[in-house]
Amino acid sequence: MRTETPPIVRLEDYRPSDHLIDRVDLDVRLDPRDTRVSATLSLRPNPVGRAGAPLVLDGDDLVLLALDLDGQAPPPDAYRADASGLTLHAPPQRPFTLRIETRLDPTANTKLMGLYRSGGVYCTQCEADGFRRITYFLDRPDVLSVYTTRIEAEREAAPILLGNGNPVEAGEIPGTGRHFAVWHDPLPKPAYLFALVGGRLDRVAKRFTTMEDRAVEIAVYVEPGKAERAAYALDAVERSMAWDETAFGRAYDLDVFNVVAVSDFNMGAMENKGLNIFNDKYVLASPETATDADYAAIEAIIAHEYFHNWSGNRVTCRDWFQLCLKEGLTVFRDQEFSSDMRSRAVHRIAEVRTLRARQFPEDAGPLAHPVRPRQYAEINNFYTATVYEKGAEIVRMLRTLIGEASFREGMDRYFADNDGTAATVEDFLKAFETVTGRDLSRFAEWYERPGTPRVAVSGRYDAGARTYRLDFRQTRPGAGADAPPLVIPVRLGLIGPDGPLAEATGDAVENGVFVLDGAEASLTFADVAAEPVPSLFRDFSAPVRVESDLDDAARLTLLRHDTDDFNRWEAAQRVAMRIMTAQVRGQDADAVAFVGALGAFLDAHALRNPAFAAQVLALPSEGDIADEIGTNIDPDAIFQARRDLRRRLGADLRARLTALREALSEPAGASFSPDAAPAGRRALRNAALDLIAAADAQAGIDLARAQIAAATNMTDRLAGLATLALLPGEAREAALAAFVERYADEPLVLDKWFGLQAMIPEADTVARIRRLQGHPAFAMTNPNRVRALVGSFSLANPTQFNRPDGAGYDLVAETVLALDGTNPQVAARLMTAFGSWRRLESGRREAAEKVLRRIAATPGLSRDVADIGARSLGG
Ligand code: B3K
Ligand code: ZN
Repeated sequence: MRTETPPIVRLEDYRPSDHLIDRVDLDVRLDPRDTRVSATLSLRPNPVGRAGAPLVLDGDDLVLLALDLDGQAPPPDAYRADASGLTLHAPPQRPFTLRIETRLDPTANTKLMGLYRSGGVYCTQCEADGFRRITYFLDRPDVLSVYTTRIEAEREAAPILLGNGNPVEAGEIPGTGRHFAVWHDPLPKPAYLFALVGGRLDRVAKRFTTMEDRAVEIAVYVEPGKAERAAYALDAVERSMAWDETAFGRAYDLDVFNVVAVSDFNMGAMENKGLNIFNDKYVLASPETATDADYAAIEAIIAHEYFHNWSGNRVTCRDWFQLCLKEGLTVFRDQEFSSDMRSRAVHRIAEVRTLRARQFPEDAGPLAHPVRPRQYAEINNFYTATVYEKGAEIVRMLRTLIGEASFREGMDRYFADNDGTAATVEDFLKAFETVTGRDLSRFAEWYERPGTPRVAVSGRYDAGARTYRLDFRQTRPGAGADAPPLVIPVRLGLIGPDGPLAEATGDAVENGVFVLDGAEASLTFADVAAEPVPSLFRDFSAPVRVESDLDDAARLTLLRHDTDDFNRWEAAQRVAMRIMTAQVRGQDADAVAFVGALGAFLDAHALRNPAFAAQVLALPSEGDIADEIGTNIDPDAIFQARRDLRRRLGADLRARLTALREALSEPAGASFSPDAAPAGRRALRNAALDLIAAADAQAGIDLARAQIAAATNMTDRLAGLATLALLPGEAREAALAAFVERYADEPLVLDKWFGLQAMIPEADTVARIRRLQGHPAFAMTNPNRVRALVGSFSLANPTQFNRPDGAGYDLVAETVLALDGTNPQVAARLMTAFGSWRRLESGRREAAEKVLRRIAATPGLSRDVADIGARSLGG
């Protein structure tokens, strides 16, 4: 535990390593409390490093047992070693070998970084800086080495031994009950991609032949007894491999691809070369235990980690400032995959919902940072929505600007030019400059500046001249007048009273895209017969906030007639937002036209496209409304406005919603499929249930109970329970009790049960959570449990987290502090829930600030939590 102020790492201070490590030979003897690691490193001076510099190897919590240099123990004054590093004062100026022996206690490793045990399975997590908890090393992404790993363990405890690369040898150690396996990874990689696994696991596997004719054995390893729940993940790996070949021309490069699911994991999953390690929440699925959303997340995360094999592993990052180079790009790639597997428009809506829910607030608060940060105290705090989601939007804008064909050509060029290297954002952009001949230096500004840009748009129709003119103005919060304007692709079209007008064309609009690259710009359309409605930022063509002067009637025209499904959804969201924010501000919140338009929309489209209709019916969240209002936020007023509009919709559309539920019900005996079409039908039925229940509690209770009783899958069962969770009373408590009894042995389902209760918007929820923290199934050592109970509360229960008396803040603060000693990464992540505190009304703002100051003043904080505390309060 540290108390000193953490040092700041700066991009401008980057310099190449003074030494390189070409080969790493590891011998790992696994033992629950006394694991021995012998690392043989083949080192040499880096030709572009400083000649004669000392060799400074990173370490974290290490115990050095033995050291030799070219086979000899160095004299004691030749080096210095402690838990956090090993320095050779005057290393040889030629290639040399270091053998380092360290001792680890995987059972005591509660940080879940480095080598640890999860439910008896040995596993590793090395990104960003966990490898230094295994052995002393140059633990930086621009040091690439070829690894050979020998793993040894007791056969009974760990019959499965997995490493990076290909298996080369395995055998028994006679008379010891121990066995070993040797793995070799021929492709040089940074230490953060190292992994090993040892344990008792079940396996499902299939063969895949790549377009280069390589036979690959794909396998998914899970807790014994759960093999059939791994089938969907296995299938997703196969589909990802095939898709990356067709969509990006990328083939897999080893003989095996292994995925291992473990139950204690700090995040979603990790792309270790040839050996992806996953939080089991993103692998295990059965109709009885997983919702449609779970299946979709498994598909997306399996794809994401697999796609890293090229965008991240084959081409890695020069330093951690370039994190978006692999994360933003890989999110873009997994988004495209999911869009191809499912409905493109519906997936785009989901992407934008996530961006607005997580990235916009982050970018508007004290934790805002550029997509490529320039400095950090703790890199693990920068795996953020900005790096990932806004990073993906930048890649998407690039494709919009240069067109699909050039984009694909540029990607090919990027992979070809940078394969086997540690690259930068500049290398990425250069590939596209090379293939298009365009100068992307102004576009690159997107990587550098925090804050969500605003684009104000107004339109004017001149009936005499038959022209329609659009005026654009961009501003960036916090950016000075001299800040260069961003290059913003605006995909757009014009809609007439009865449908789309001829698609916008002309000098300034190419393939439906207008490029706004000045602070202000205008665009005039000629020969427009009647006043049109502009459809702006189609498909959400840029991550900006659009301020347009369209009224409800114009927006409802878009809902009816736009050819861009994203903007039809957006139109309904904007009108709903206008109604709810008006109510919060005490203004006229007339909803008549909206309700009428939604009714007509449902009549025309609900049965043809239920997944899309479900999205249109789902109002902006309380968080979205808060983000829209921006200052002086009162979560209770927001909650009421949203509840009132849900009630209104449920009451006025009751007959239609009831008919839809009937029409969309599954025929008895139908077998479950997690595919997009049946999932879309379930989504619309359940969206209808939510609105009916909002308007008529008794009907809601009856429908939800009937749905739970008849449910043949977790999606419908959980939707029924979620409906009841919002309706206080006996029925709710009985249903919760029945649920926990039924799933007592299913940790991932219990997470849903914890999460639902944490999200109940009622005054006694804090007390309920405190009770649940004492539930035998709750464990502070399991990140999924903590996120389910306390994370759901802080992120998805705005009225209770932001209680005026501060009791919600206290609960989260206590959890952050209790967790900090054992798992600082998860503690710091939980603490980011305070990130929007400055935007609250004054009473809550003061309460939140007090709690933040209390956390920040606690002695002995981890660097992770201290960093979030300092940044949340600063700025
Ligand atoms: N690269 C990992 C995230 C590592 C987080 C380290 N704190 C998973 C992913 O984005 O694919
Ligand atoms: Zn990733």
